[in-house]
Amino acid sequence: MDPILKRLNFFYRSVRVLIAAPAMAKGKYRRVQALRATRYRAVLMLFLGLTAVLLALLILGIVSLPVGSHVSPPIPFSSLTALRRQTSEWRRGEGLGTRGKQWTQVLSWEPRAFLYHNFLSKEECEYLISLAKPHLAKSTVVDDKSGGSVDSNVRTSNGMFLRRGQDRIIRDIEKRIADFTFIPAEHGEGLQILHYEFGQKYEPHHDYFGDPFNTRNGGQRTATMLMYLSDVEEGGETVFPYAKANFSDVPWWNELSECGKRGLAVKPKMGNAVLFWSTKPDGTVDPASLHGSCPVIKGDKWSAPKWMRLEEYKV
Ligand SMILES: O=C(O)CCC(=O)C(=O)O
Repeated sequence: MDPILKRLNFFYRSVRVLIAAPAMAKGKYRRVQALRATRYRAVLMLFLGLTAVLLALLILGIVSLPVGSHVSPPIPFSSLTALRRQTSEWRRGEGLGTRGKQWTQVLSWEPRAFLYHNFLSKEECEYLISLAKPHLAKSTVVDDKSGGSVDSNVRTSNGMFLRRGQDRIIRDIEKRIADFTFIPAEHGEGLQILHYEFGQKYEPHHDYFGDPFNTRNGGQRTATMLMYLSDVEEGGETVFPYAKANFSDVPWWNELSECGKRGLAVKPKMGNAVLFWSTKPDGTVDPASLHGSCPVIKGDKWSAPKWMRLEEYKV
């Protein structure tokens, strides 16, 4: 071919490519845009679909949002360490075994006395008894003159004290007591475990002190959580002779011993607990809190009183 024609031909082809290139690029760009739009539409449709399903489940009540409907322990937001420590305590605070159905019964307002059903599990009751058994000794009473512990026929059971916070299970139980009484665990004395055999009893008495010595640490006793670690076939009731209540109104009236019928009586049942207050809401002692343990007539009785003070009790 003629060199001039050859050059013209090359020039012509180059111009054509230059003219066609933007159009080709435009077409490709449109295709990419269209593909992207399709993808966005698909993601949007998926999102709307999932939202609709979630809304439907919420409306039907099949799922619920985690808005706290139960009371959680207070979180000291002062430090992350404290928060972490508390979180791990909640996990630990489950106690031992499984507790039966729990409910509360108001026994009396004078004195303030409440019955917590299934406060402890069977396993917890058995555990407390097993800790106490090797260390039981004759129970004593407080001498009002000296403030010391003395032997007395008024109280004939055997017993022993556990250390506050002694182990994980004790700590869990003590935390539960604090939750149910609204009294910090640090106000509590160590748990006492008591064993009553045939004929053994504790004559009616007050848990608050009449001497100036025993209130130096922690102040006056304000409340008692009395836990029953066993059933008792006959007798062994905890009786409140000064309670302002119709004693015979209790559903278990016909099952009570003569002693039990002398007041507002609670029949021991494994796992149940009676919370009663030795002080009135104004902080003064409540004489109506007089109570005693009736003699055991058949079987034996295990109980565990936890005494709580008005102030911190140092152990
Ligand atoms: O065991 C009971 O029922 C009562 C115990 C009691 O009153 C006490 O230890 O102060």
